[in-house]
Amino acid sequence: MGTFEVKLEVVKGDITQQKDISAIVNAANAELQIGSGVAGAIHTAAGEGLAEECRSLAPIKTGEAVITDAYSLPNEYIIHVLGPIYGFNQPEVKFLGHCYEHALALAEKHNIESIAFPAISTGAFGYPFEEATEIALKTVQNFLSKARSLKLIRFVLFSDEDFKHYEEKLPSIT
Ligand code: AR6
Repeated sequence: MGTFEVKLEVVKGDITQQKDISAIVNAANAELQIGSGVAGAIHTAAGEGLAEECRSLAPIKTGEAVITDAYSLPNEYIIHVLGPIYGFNQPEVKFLGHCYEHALALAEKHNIESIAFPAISTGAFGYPFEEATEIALKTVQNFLSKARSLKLIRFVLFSDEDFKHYEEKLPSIT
């Protein structure tokens, strides 16, 4: 039923620049502290308050999601997920699927209307991009019929190549 009410988008860009989105997703570390990649960009843009709030929520487990304020970012919330380290947190497919599932469930719990995802685990955590894309899209597809508050799900890709891959694959689920 909800399927037709949720808009799916793919954009090339920076997860910290999604001004029209209520919740952005952080590809976090277990300690929820500043790191490289997405986590580094989010913590730098959000400011010190984020690290402080995160201290009370950490550590999180692989596949888990927690929500915080977005501080100096233009969004309302940050949903932090811990993706699997490829070749280490097995089965990776299950853990990566959980990241998307739990982030979406948390968004619904907080009545959030729009969410933006980076490509979780595909940077420092080494998940092969095409496999990770398949899991991300499949998991979101399975969620669509359960959507209530969410009206927009955006995938934010950092490189031309990653963006093109998502653009090519997205129609398979819509
Ligand atoms: N906006 C959107 N996408 C980005 C950005 C950005 N600003 N920066 C990188 N990407 P990663 P992971 C892409 O490494 O693999 C951190 O140190 C990037 O090209 O951020 O889940 C944490 O502290 C890649 O496709 O996340 C953890 O320890 C994707 O985002 C660990 O790395 C994810 O790359 C998490 O590793």
